[in-house]
Amino acid sequence: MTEGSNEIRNYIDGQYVAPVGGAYLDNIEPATGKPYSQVPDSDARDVELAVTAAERAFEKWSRTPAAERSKLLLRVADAIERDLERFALAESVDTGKPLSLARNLDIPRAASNFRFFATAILHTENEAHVTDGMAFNYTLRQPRGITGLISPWNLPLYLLSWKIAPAIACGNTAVAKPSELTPMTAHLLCQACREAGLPDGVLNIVHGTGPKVGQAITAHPKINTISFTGGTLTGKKVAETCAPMFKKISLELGGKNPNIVFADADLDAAITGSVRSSFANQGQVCLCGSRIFVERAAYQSFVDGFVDKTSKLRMGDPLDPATEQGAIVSKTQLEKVKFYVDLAQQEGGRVVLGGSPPEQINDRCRDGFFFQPTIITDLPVGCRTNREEIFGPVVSITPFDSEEEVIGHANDSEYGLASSVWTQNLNRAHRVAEQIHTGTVWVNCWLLRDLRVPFGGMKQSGIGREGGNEALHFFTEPKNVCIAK
Ligand code: TXE
Repeated sequence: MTEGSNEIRNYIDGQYVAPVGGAYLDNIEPATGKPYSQVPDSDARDVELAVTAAERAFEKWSRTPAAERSKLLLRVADAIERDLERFALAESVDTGKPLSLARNLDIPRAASNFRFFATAILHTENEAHVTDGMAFNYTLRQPRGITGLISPWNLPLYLLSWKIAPAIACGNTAVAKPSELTPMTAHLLCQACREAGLPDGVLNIVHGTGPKVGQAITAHPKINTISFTGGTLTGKKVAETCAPMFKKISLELGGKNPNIVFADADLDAAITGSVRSSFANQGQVCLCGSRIFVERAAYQSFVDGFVDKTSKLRMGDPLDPATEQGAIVSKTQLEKVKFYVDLAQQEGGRVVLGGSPPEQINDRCRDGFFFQPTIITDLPVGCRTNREEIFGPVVSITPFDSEEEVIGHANDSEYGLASSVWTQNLNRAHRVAEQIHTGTVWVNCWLLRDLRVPFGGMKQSGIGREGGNEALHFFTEPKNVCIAK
């Protein structure tokens, strides 16, 4: 960390400001278990200041030509890329994820989010409808006002920028809150916005806890649009607060994603892909496949290959460039992982790899929150371990005998975020993809993202879709103008 950058402040009206109440929380580095910075413990008073700034800025920003908004957002992307190493280091220290992952995935993708929406707003089309011989209709899509953007700790800058970029690109202003566990990259983003010349008040960031800051954002009468990513229980609270106020909301929540391997799959590719989809970011990606189903004819070969490849993942200090598995984000999350591994064994599961914290990583990481990648077999399909979101490096593998059976297993979940299907049979790929109840189905791949496609979940995984036109529609208000002939 460079000197001074550890002092996190709220960013309101283009200024770094201390929280009104003067209170701070410790920001713990997961790899060491020790505080390394302080984050404002803000409250409704800070949100009020941010809303005032966002309201004032909206007047001008909403009338700023798209070309100008685009130029400013492109400059934000450039500023992130110029400072990539600093961002990547901050992300790794804050989250415990390997520095290489932050450098190669999270931070570049955050810059792409700004670039994507900066250019998307230059290419939108307006709808027009001619009503027989009677009228001509056209649809205006106007910015909605002040948006409230709340994001979690697993991919802090990537997910926050996935909301901020479309919100402000469309001419809205924003009051955003990163997770209190991982505030550092949002703090750096404010500097990037300053450097880019983003007008004051267009983006405001208020740091603090969910119950204080998150709740104040969702409940604020002047914030009419809420985009939230986080846990399903929190999503319910957000929805409860927003519903009586008729706010427009988008909820991206948890998942218990099925990963289906047919016997006709390219087994090496399926194993390599499944190791990634199970353990990327220590399994703390809402899209991770935590329920693996393998057709019986390939079951043993898959398990052997999967265990072998997983056992070779290099676990270590996240700051070591060779590390592939870093730390779990917090002590609470680590305890949750341990709880589920114990529960899995009570439910009849057999731990075939991992199942406990690793031997000491190094002296620096002595008190860090580490857990080995863990593979469990022999679990009943419908048990709690197979139903509840663990959000850690734990997967279960179950054999199946038919396509119909595995579609049943895949869909037998409260969640419906994403799934993967591994097969060389083209017809089967289409047939199965059509029948699985998830917002995304990856065939012979995982986490291959095109920012233009709709992204989001079904069932308890949330409501609404983000990405491409879905985001541009979410962050604008359609207005029909009907002109009689
Ligand atoms: O999420 P929270 P947490 C899942 C995962 C994890 C669980 C809890 O299963 O174990 O959620 O994680 C803010 N009003 N995911 O506790 O609490 C909070 O401050 C408004 C899946 O971190 O949902 C943070 O900024 N906001 C997920 C954000 O909500 C509130 C990724 C998310 O935190 C609030 C992370 C409230 N009442 C965890 N309470 C995914 N799908 O990507 C909290 N927040």
